[in-house]
This record gives sequence, C-alpha cells and structure tokens, in this order.
Amino acid sequence: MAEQWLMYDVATIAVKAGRGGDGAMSFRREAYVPRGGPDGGNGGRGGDVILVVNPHLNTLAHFQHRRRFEAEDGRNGGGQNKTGRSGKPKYVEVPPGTVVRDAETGRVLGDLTRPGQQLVVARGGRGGRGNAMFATPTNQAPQIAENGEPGERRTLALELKLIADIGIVGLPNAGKSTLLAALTAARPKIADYPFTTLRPNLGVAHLDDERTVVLADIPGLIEGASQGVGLGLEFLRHIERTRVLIHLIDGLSDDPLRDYQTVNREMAAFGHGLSDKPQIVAMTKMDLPDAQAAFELFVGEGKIADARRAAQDASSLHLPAFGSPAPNRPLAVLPISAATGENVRELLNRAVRVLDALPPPAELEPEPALDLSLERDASFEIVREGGGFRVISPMLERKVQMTRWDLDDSVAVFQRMLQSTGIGPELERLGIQPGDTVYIGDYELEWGEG
Ligand SMILES: Nc1nc2c(ncn2[C@@H]2O[C@H](COP(=O)(O)OP(=O)(O)OP(=O)(O)O)[C@@H](O)[C@H]2O)c(=O)[nH]1
Ligand SMILES: [Mg+2]
Repeated sequence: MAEQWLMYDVATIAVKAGRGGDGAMSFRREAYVPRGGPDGGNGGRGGDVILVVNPHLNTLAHFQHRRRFEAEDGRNGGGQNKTGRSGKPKYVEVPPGTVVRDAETGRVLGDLTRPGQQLVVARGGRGGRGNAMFATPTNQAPQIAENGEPGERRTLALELKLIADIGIVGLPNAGKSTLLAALTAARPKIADYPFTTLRPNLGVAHLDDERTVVLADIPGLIEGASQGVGLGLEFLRHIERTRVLIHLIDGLSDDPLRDYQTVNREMAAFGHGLSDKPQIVAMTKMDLPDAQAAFELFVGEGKIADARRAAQDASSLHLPAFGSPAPNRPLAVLPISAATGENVRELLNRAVRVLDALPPPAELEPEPALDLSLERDASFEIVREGGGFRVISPMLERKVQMTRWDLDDSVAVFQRMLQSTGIGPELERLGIQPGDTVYIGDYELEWGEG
C-alpha cells in the first residue's frame, strides 16, 4: 500500500439515472391479414447510478472537475415484440470512508468503507410497456403505449471521513507529526511551533508480521477545541474514525499531567465516543535532558508510572475514561523519543495489541426513514396556482411523463388513475371546473367534462 495523504473532504455531486425506453405501439403485419395483433415491445430499463469504493482513492478531489453523473437511458421497444436494450449503469468511484447523504434532506444513504462496496444512489426508470402488454379479450387492438419512466435524480453530499486504525493525539507541538514520520514513510511538515499540522496526515506502518496499520497524525487539540476554538471541532471530528489512540505528551511541557487532562477533557466534551477509545500514553522527546528530568520527576512523585516497568499487559496501559488515572494507580506512560527511535516500535506494538483486541469497526447505519422507494408512494398535495390547481405528487409527476397524450387509450388510463388515487375526487371537492388548468410537474392539463 502506498503512503497516502488523507484529509477531511467534502463534495457535492448531482446524479441522474437513465430514463426508461418508450414502449412501442405496433401491429403484426402478415400476408392477407389487414391488421394483426398488437406486437409493440417494452422499453428497456434506464441505467442506475452506482457509487463504488475504489481502495486506491483517498480524496474526493476528483469531484472538483466533474460533478454530474448520468447513467444511460433505456432504448425504446420495437415492433415484433422487441424489448429495448437496458441502459448501462454509471459507476462513480469514491474512496473508502465516504459517507453519502441526500443533500436536500441530509439523510444518510450509506457509509462506504469496504473496497468494491456499492450503493445505488439513483434508480433507473422502468421501461414503458408496449401495446402488446395491453391486449385484453375485449380490446384486441389497444391504441396505447407507455413512455419510459424518468430516472431518479438527486444531489448527493459526500463526506470523506478519515479511517485510520491508530490516531495520534496531543497538544500542538507535542511531536505527533515527528512520531508519524518515525513510524511510517509519511513526510508531514514538522516545525517548532503550534498548529503546524492543519489536516491529518496518514501513514502506513509495516508490522513485523508483514501486516500494515494506518496511522493518522491529528492536528493539535487545545483547551476549548470542543467549543470550536481554533479549528477544534474539525480536528476532533477526525478522531471519530480512529480506533485506538496514541496520546502523546510533550516531555518539554511544564505540566505534562495537565496537558494530558486537557486533551481528554476536550475529547469527552466533544462526545461521539471519543472518550471510549482506548489510549496508549507516551511522553516524547526523551532524547533531551529536560524531558528526561520531567519524566523522572513525575515518576518520583508517583503521578505517573514508567510504562516500561508497569505490567506487560496492554490493558494496564489504556485508560478508557477521560480525566485522571484510577485514584491509587499512577498514569502509565511510555517514555519515547521520535528523534532517536527509542521505544517507538514498542509503542506501536502496544497500540496494535490493543487494536487487535477490539471488535471490527461499525458502519454508520443508513437511516431507516430513507427508503429510496419512498418516492414511489401515492401521497399527494394540491395547491392553488394561477387560476388553476397544482398537484404535487412524485408518482403522478412520473406518470404524466409516461403517458402518450396522442393516444386516446393512454389518456383514458391516466384519467382512471387520477380517479383511483383519489386525486380527481379531491380536485372536484375543491371545486375544479371543466376548462381549469391542472399543473403536474412541467405539464399543464386541461380539466375535461367528468
Ligand atoms: N528532540 C526532539 N524533538 C522532537 C521530538 N519530536 C518532535 N520534536 C520537535 O518538536 C517540535 C514539534 O514537532 P511536531 O512533530 O511538528 O509536533 P506536532 O505535535 O505535530 O505539532 P502540531 O502539528 O503543531 O500540532 C519540532 O521542532 C520537532 O522537531 C523528539 O523526539 N525529540
Ligand atoms: Mg504536526
């Protein structure tokens, strides 16, 4: 796996599925038969728009150049009962970690994490039926065919959330980026001032057993981050999708314990389960005498324990809850130096041990209220418009486009449907008169005699 840069990323795209092909109106031609039976075939289905996870992508940047995606329309049906060819689906690639929302409602449509995972975001329209489908014993020569159903359209808000196994957190300037650089081939910017890192850097660490883990260097958190101080909220959000934290304390700080508590407090105030994430705590810059002295001081005072000498099991090293360590147990801290490499592999191995003990990460559940077929329901609303009436009904807006207004039988089917859905009776209750205009989508129809 190549080194990658990943950042919090958003994009808005418009998707449009293919329209269904029109059904055909056709009659068999046979020798000596003036007019044979109906043989108009159905239109083909419109193609779907489908998001698919490409594990080699790690940003949404490609959507800056292209924001509209359309699947192919279905082909029209033909005579001799020929069904139109279905439209090809349109695949749109997204990186793992993409949360997909309907931009209008904000509802989650899906959470795409696994390579190859797919999500249909706009369904292709059904093909219109040809007249062969409408033959009945009483009507052997139906003058009717359906147009194809329009494809679904929607605007999607895509949000890329960082997925890293291990997140490195700490105050600004603690040495987080330096640690990432020591453990992986990532080369983040490192400097002796706070807020050098403004977006998370990702790096891939190779373990002894040839596995890899992804580490994220999270921008520094400060007091008030959970209230939005600095870019605090954005920074905290990145931690959501890490599974284990390396909590890094600056060995040059004048109060390491306070630093540790500040970061934990901000994570707790942000919520979203950040406090429940297991932590491995390390104090860095141990190559410097001042840092060594600070570490020895705290160990001497019994405020922190030297994790090298603490019990070997990983559980003694992680403090699931925020705040201070258990009352009669000092906080276990591993002294490290990213500069010399002292204990950095040990730190990684301990984090991986904790990682391996965790259950696999959960996906965001698509919100059940969002059923893509919801729009197929028959609910409607009628409002006054101009001198007439507007019917707002997704179902009817599709049907009006599927109706062949040049064919009497088609128009009759539409009118029967108006009655059976209750829309016709409701219009009459509202006092509609022959000659009044009824607006449905882009169509204007004239109300006839009942
Ligand atoms: N001597 C020594 N210096 C270190 C060590 N780790 C980091 N530093 C120095 O500490 C300073 C800050 O390091 P960074 O890695 O940029 O710190 P950061 O936590 O990423 O800081 P922000 O991105 O601002 O939050 C730099 O000057 C580093 O060279 C270390 O192990 N030993
Ligand atoms: Mg940094």
